[in-house]
Amino acid sequence: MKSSVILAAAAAATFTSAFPTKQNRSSSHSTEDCPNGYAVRPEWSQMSKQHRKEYISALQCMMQKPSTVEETNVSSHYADINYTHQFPGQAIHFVAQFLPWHRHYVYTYHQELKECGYTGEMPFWAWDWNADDVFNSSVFDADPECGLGTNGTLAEEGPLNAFAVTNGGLANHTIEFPYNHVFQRNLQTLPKGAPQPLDRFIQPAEVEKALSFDVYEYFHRYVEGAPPQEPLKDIPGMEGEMGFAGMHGGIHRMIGGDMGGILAHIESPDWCPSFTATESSNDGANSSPQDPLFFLHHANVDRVWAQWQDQSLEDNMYAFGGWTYHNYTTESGVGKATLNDTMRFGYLTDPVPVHHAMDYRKAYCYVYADKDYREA
Ligand SMILES: [Cu+2]
Repeated sequence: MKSSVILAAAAAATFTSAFPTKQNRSSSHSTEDCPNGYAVRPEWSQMSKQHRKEYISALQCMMQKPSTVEETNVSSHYADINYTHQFPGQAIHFVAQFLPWHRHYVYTYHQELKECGYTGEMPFWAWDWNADDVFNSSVFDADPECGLGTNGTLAEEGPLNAFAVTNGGLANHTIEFPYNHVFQRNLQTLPKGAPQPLDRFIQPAEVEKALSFDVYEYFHRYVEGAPPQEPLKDIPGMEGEMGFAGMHGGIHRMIGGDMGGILAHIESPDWCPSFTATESSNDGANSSPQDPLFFLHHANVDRVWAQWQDQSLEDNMYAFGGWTYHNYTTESGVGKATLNDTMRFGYLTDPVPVHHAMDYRKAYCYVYADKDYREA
């Protein structure tokens, strides 16, 4: 894998003493850092029609903006944003910084939407609120002006066009990363290779279970899930469980298509360094931000993490631990993740240390809506 050199370099990054100390870890519950107060991130169903419309227009705007990344063969800024997620590969998945990395990435994506005229807050998709009938969630909307599209349509045209999404604001959109193909979804609760129905992972009881862990590493692994071919590790009482997709991985695979890494078996183009193409790998899922549901899904993962953090501002807000990249463990402890580790976002935005992303209110000035919230 070509990216191993980059990953090794990332692993060798600073391992200085833990920061911040417990004394300065308290969460900001004043609006000192946020002169305009806290923004409320809504569930997609709670958004005003105007905001949903603007959201779709902003996606189309990002698709029309030219790429600023010379190293790739893509033309749009929308593809640049995906490249940011593709490039670090296993340095940001199945590792300690999975949660803070994706928090900062979703935040950055919201800034990009705003540059394209979106005036609302970053929405989330609460699959746990829709667990009884998840594929009827409001995010699956065929409306051409304000919908994110429904399931794809099966066509016998090979993997590049097999489950094209033919309605909603991005209908038949050609995604150019890492290869030109039509934007796809293949909704199912029991996809090929899954040992059990995946909708178990989005039940409110699963969220409750995740929130019951008192160690960051256990909470994180339970939420992210393990790769399909690997046993779950390091959660007391659950070691060795196979096929534990978790609420993060379970939703990716239930949505399928671009979200599920349908391109995993197609060979990588030369210019795309971390796109490893093997049938058994789920690395193809690294191109999943092509489906805008990615960001709504990850905002919900972030909401669950925020809930976990809020359970104990003292103990959980800056709780962090684990390893710096996938399956990298050593006796000496080299590769142990710390709050000082750097998170990299390629050409999209500046690197930030992990600790920057921990206290979401303080760093980003948002909170999540509860079930009764509605935008005006
Ligand atoms: Cu990811």
